[in-house]
Amino acid sequence: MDQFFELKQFIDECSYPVFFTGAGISTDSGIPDFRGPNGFWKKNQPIYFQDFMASEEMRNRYWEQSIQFKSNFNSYQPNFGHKAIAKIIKDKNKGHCITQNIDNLHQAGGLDNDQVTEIHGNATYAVCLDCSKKYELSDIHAQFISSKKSPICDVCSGPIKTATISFGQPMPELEMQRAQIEAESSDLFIVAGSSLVVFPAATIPLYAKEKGAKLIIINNEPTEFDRFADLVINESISDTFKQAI
Ligand code: CNA
Repeated sequence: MDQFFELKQFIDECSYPVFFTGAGISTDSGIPDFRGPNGFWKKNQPIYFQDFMASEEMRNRYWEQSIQFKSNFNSYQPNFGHKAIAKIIKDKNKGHCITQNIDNLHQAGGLDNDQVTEIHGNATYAVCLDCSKKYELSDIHAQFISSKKSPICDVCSGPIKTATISFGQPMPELEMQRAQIEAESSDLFIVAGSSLVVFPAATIPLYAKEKGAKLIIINNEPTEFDRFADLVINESISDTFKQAI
């Protein structure tokens, strides 16, 4: 049977689809891989959470990097893959999207905030690490450019950081719990655009599989988890959804 037709059948027959997405779903929107040949981390050293917390110099370096790259997340548009996931969840009136991405494109593509669980945070805004007050990234950047001082919270004087989970930062507990619950509730679990090498995120599809969900992996290249999948499609995500919905 044609693999796209098989995917369409899985989607048509399921009642609680859960998607698990990675950087690969956003490449068609023009967002580069962090680790690829031209990736951000080839040119910049990642700043570990402990270093951010420990020194003003590192916090300043963090905000310089943020101004160079992360602010651009606001200028990207969702692609067919994001829109297809939103359409499937809306049509079923059930389901969820767990994402490792930090680009906000699932929400921009039509999902409500409550239909998306961001396990690595969101780079389109900033938060106070102590009291969780939200800040517009553009305001924080403007403040840093004029003062050259890393921003602190106007309520509690805590350090402000983009709302992403940095290397070395603990995973967000509530989001990880929600991801597990959603995975265990699903009868169809579709991984789209993740190499499944970043842990503990990569274990989430197994919660679904263990509870009896069908597991589909859509990715340009093979992954270590392909052996657990009921269907593996090694094609572009947008092209796959164009043929399957
Ligand atoms: P990854 O390790 O870069 O894997 C992405 C996978 O997607 C690779 O195996 C690619 O072959 C595949 N791929 C790329 N484009 C397509 C496409 N159009 N169709 C099908 N497959 C494709 O990314 P993961 O998400 O697995 O790694 C987790 C990291 C990457 C998370 O911490 C993310 O926050 C982080 N990240 C996020 C973004 C973003 O928010 N858009 C961008 C870059 C990195």
